[in-house]
Parts: sequence; C-alpha cells; structure tokens
Amino acid sequence: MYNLDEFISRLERRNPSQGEFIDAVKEVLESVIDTVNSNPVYLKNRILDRITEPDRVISFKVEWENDEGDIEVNKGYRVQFNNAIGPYKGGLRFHSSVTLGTMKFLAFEQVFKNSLTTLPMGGAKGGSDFSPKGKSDAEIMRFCKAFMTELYKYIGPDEDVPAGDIGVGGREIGFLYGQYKRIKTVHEGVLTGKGLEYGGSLVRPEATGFGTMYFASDMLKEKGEEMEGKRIAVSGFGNVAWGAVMKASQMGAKVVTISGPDGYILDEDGINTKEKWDYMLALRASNRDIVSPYAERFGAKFIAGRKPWGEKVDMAFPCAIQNELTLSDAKELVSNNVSYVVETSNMGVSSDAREYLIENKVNFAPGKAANAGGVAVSGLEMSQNALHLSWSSEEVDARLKEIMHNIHASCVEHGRKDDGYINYTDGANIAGFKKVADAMCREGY
Ligand code: 2IT
Repeated sequence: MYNLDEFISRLERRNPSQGEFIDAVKEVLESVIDTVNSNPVYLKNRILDRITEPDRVISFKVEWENDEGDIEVNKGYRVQFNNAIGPYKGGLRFHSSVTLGTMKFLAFEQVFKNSLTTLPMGGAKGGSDFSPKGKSDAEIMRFCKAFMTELYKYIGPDEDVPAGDIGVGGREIGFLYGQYKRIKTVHEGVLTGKGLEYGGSLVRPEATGFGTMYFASDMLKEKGEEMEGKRIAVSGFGNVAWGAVMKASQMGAKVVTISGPDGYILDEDGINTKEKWDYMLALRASNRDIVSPYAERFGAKFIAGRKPWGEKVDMAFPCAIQNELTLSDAKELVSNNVSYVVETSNMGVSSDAREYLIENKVNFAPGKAANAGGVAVSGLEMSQNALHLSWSSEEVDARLKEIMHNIHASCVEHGRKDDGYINYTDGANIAGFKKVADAMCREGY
C-alpha cells in the first residue's frame, strides 16, 4: 500500500527545487491513490514509483550568435517521460522561466493528457530558457538551428515528435524542421504544427483554443446551459488565447478580456471580429510580448500590471502560463459568482486556487483535459503524415470535436461524486492514468 504523504516527501527529497513538478504529481496522485491501493497488480508493479520517474532527461547546451555578433548560450532540454502507449509527444517551450523542473512538470502532465486523447502518444516536453522577446527573426532562426543541431539526435517520427508550446509557433517550427531536414536529409513527420506547405495539418494552429471551447460547451450542456450569451474572461494573447477567443465568439459568447505580461485589455464590445483576431497574431509576431497596443487600436481599456480575474464574468479561461490564477484570484472570481473556470494553460490554476474553486462547487476543468485538443490534432497530423495525405479542415475539426467530447465523457464517468458534482480533475486523472498504468504493467520493467 502506498501512503501518499510519505510518497510525496520522498519525491521532494529526490527532486529538490522542483516545486512545479511536485505539485503536478501530487494533483494526479491525490486523484488516483485509492484506485492504485485497491489494485494488487498496480501495487506489485510499483506503479507509482515507476510512473513518476521520467524515462530520460536530456539536457544540452545551445550556442548561437546574436545580431551584434556576440555568442549567446542557453540551456536546452527534452524530458522523455513515458512512452508506454506510443512515441514520446509534447511541445517545446521557449521562455525565460524554463527550468528543468518546469520541463518535468509539463512532460508529466503530457503523459496523462495524451492518454486521454485516446490516440497512441506517450508524453514528453522540451524547450529552452531562450526568450524570443525583443529578438529579430534572424536571431530566432539562428537559435532554432542551434537548438535542433542538438535535439535531432533524440527524436524521430516513431521515437519522439515535438511540437510548439509557449514561444514556439509556426515560424519556429519551420526553422526547426528545416534544420532537421538539412542534417538528416529525410522529409518525415518528426514535428507537428508544421506549415501546410510541408506536411502540416489544417486546424492545428486553432486546435487548442477550439478544443477548450468544445469541452466547455459540453460542461455547460451537462448543467443544461449553453455558450450563447456567456460573458468570458480569457488571459494571454498568444496562439491558444487566439483560438479560444475565435471559437467562443463563433459560439455566441462574448469574450471581454485578453492579457499579456504588461496588463490586460477590457473590450466591452467583445473581441469578436476578424480584424481583432488578426491583430492578436500581429502582436505575437512583433516579438514584443505586450498586449497594450490593442487598447489604442480598438478603443478598449488597458489595465496595466493586472490580470483579468477581477472582472465579473460567467466563465474564466486562463490561457497564458502555469500558476497564473492564484488563490486570491480564485476568491475574487467566486465572490463575483463565476460558474466555470476552464484551465487552458498547463497548470494555469495554482493548487490552492484549484482546491478553493472545487470546495466552492465552481465547475472546474483541468488543463490536461480542456487543452488536449492541441496535442490531439498533433496526433492527427502524425496520422496524415504516416498516410502521406491531408484531410480537409471539416474532417480534422469533426475529429477534434469528437475527441473533446469523448474526453469530457471520460471525465464525467470517473469524476462524478455522490452529490452529483463533477470533479473533472479526478475524472481526467483517473481516466488518463489507468491506460498508461495498464500498458506499463503489461510491458513489464
Ligand atoms: O501542452 C501541449 O499539449 C502542447 N504544447 C502541444 C503538444 C503537441 O505535441 O502538440
């Protein structure tokens, strides 16, 4: 039998200064501990010890030249956490906050998220403490080339298939893919999120944001409600926020906020036109990492240095970065009668905030369920590459919808409590865990 507190204390001793990783493991283990302790096969297989240790942690040096001709040095990582159910799969993050602990938490989350999609993908994550902020396109290209010159040794279409995450979009994937191809002289599906000209999938750029709205709309249906007329706060202004804002508007909801490291935008007219959505993309392409120019461009309000969680809304969608919604934010949302918090960034809601929301019976969905649409369409991109064909956007979108619908159903099946409240965190963790754990038991050690 596992004792949860003892297990976590030991994990902390073995993984010092990796708070985010410990938080992510704790969240999953709290949900699955009873399932594990009541299953002799899991116990005999020491499943918790094995599932919380990454298969491989790769750390490398990235040397590149800036526009002044100076040499810069960054850290590069790939954490291949678990490949029990398929090749390693997960994004690359280029952000100044990246540490080994960040990579490990993201890779761990990815294992269960990928399992939930029902597609055959293991879990991994990679990235660098390189920040694209303030860099020229030429510098970003030189960095991407240097990064791939190391990374190519460890990846392959049946081995490990990276994609984008924060700071890594279509532009970066293009540079990374070009370098892989130059070195290996093969054109193969080693990355997802590629451009349409060279093997990408339709709907991949929008997929995370679209998927989270499909999931949210199922949460609403479960309560006899609908998206139409809902007032929504979104944080972030990157790729994920962009897709989320578009789909919410198409579903008849009104998104009134987006945000950046500099503050948030309040647009009472709704962020609901193609011009506004395109402007979000332009903001990201400018490499400045600020959202404030939106206010001037569209006559909206800019609130400097603040996050959007103080606004009175029906639904909140954190779409930026981990721990962006804290306990005090959760308290403010609850006092403003928020009904739904749909975590769209990975671990966007801090542990204590999540507990508070659940205690207060807010309908809360964890990122590994709500944001799985991104990696799900990555999985569909892998299928298309393997078949050497491309599906129409209608076909990809229909598959995405079905996958999100199935994830929602799994969460409900495993997360419904006696009083009828659906604990989506428990549901997602139990459903995601079982498949990986069963595969590991069958494959032996
Ligand atoms: O967090 C995520 O699921 C992603 N960044 C997407 C990973 C992927 O392989 O598409």
